[in-house]
This record gives sequence, C-alpha cells and structure tokens, in this order.
Amino acid sequence: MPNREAQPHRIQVIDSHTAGEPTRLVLSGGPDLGSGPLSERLERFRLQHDIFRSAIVNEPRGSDVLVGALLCEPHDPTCDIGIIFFNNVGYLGMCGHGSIGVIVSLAWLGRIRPGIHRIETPVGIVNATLHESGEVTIANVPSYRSRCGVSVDVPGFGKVTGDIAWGGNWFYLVEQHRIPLTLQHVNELTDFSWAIRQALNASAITGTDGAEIDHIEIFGPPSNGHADSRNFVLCPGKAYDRSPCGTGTSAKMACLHADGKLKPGDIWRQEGILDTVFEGSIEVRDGQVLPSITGSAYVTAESSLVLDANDPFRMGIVP
Ligand code: PYC
Repeated sequence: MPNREAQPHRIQVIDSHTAGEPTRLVLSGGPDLGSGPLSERLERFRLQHDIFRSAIVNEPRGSDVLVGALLCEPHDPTCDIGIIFFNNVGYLGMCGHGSIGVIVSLAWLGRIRPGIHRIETPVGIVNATLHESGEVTIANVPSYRSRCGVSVDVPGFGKVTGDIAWGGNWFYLVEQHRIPLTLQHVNELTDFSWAIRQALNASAITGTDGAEIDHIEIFGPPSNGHADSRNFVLCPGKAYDRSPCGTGTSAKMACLHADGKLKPGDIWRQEGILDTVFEGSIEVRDGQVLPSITGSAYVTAESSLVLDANDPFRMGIVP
C-alpha cells in the first residue's frame, strides 16, 4: 500500500480562453514569492519555485498551449493586482490574451466590476478596462520596433526577412513566405517558425540588450473583410497561439506606425489562426507607442488542482 499523505496540496484555479487561447489563473495555493517589484518576484519564481510552474501548466493537468497567470499583491500602490505569466517552458513579460482572461475570470468571481483595473506585470503596468459588454481592453506597455528588415538564413527554407519588435515580449515578424495561414498548415507553419527561431539564435540576432526573440509571428491576408491581417504566432514552448496574440498585435502595430501605416486612433483588426479577431489601436505619448487591444474571454472551469505526494507526476511531466 502506498503511504497516503492526509492532505494533498491544493491550488485553486480558474480557467478561461481568450479568442481560443487558454489561461489558467492561480488564485491561491501557488508559491509564496515574498514582496517587491514583480520583476524580482518573477526571478524568485524562476530560481526557487519553477517546479510549481510545471505543476500548474504542464501535463498531466495542463498542456503545451496553456498560459498560467499567478495572481499577486501589487508592489506599485496605484495597481489593483499583480500578475506573473508563465507557460510550458518559462515566463512571459506580458500576455495580452492572458490579461483579458484574468479580468474576465475576476469578474466571473464577482471580485471586480466594469471599469478600469490596473495590473502590474514584470515588464510594466497595463490598464485593463472591463466594458459593460464583457469585452476587455488592455492598454499595453510601450511597444517599439528595434530593427527593420533583418535577414537570416534559415536551413531548409533559405533567406527570411523580418522586423524585430517588442510588444511586452520579443517578436520576429515575417510578411514574406509561401505557407497559407490555415489550420491545415499548422505543422508546416510550426516547422517554419521554429526553424526561424533557431536560426535567429544561431546568428545571435536578438532584441534589445541581447534579449532572446522567443515569439515568431507570420502574417498573411485576412480571410475576409472583417480584419486587416491574419497571423500565426509560435510561442516559446513551440505551441502556436490560438488567439491573434495581444503582445504580438502590439508589436505589429508598433511596426506599422514606424512605417507610417498606422496613425493614432486608427483601428487595426488582427485575425488569428482560428479566425478570431483582436481590435487594436495606438496612442503616441512622449514619442512612445502605446497599443491597446480589445477582445473577449470565457470562463471554462473553476477548480482545485490536487498535488498528491504519492503521484510521481504531481509536479507535471517535465520535458
Ligand atoms: O496574447 O500576448 C499574448 C500572448 C503571448 C503568448 C500567448 N499569448
């Protein structure tokens, strides 16, 4: 007989999806990261409690697609909540679909009402507006293009050219390619994007200050007149974003603005691989591009994760 521990550890979560992309919000039972700015707490999470990340988002409880969001006390007194986002392989600076999911989840629980809610993240403060309609607008961190038209030799695919931009995470944005952006071509798109990411690494092509470019964003024409563009986004752990990607849309709008193709107040409708759309726009303040993204999320589960001491995979299947 296995020696059964009386009280397995429980983690209270609420799951949602935003435009098809899932978020798991950890309400309680997560790691104690102490106090201080969220960037410091993220480092504590990474260095001392990374196994909790795996327990929450990896199989058998989670999947490669799932993004986790740890609810924290904010350090900044002007903020209402703090959030650290993470995935199957590590941590995210910001997450657009995840922020929308967090706000809808907190509204579902009756913890917040329509209005503006300030969220502290490791890379800055975002304002989330919960509308009476249930839609959410995220006013993201300042976004910018760091390099334009960067070419890289991608083994098996040849020369690929793209822009490098920050939208809360680092993106390499590619317009010219031959693969249709449809679900039928997801494997090809994944192979192409993964090969680009590896080629960027091998060529030491990075974001500002040597930051790794860990999101690859491929663009194509929209499927119909309801959007301006369609994308496929490969996330750091090789899962593709089911949503149009909030930080990726922010990076895209920063590039469009840099090219003189998007003015403050213009609406940019970014369609994702599931045909769902984020509606974006920018403000420009003190020379900084401030993107906003609007979308909808739906709660899919309220549950407790159970970490049974006898379960060999209680901390997730670590790749
Ligand atoms: O919506 O920003 C986003 C995002 C990043 C990774 C997955 N979704």
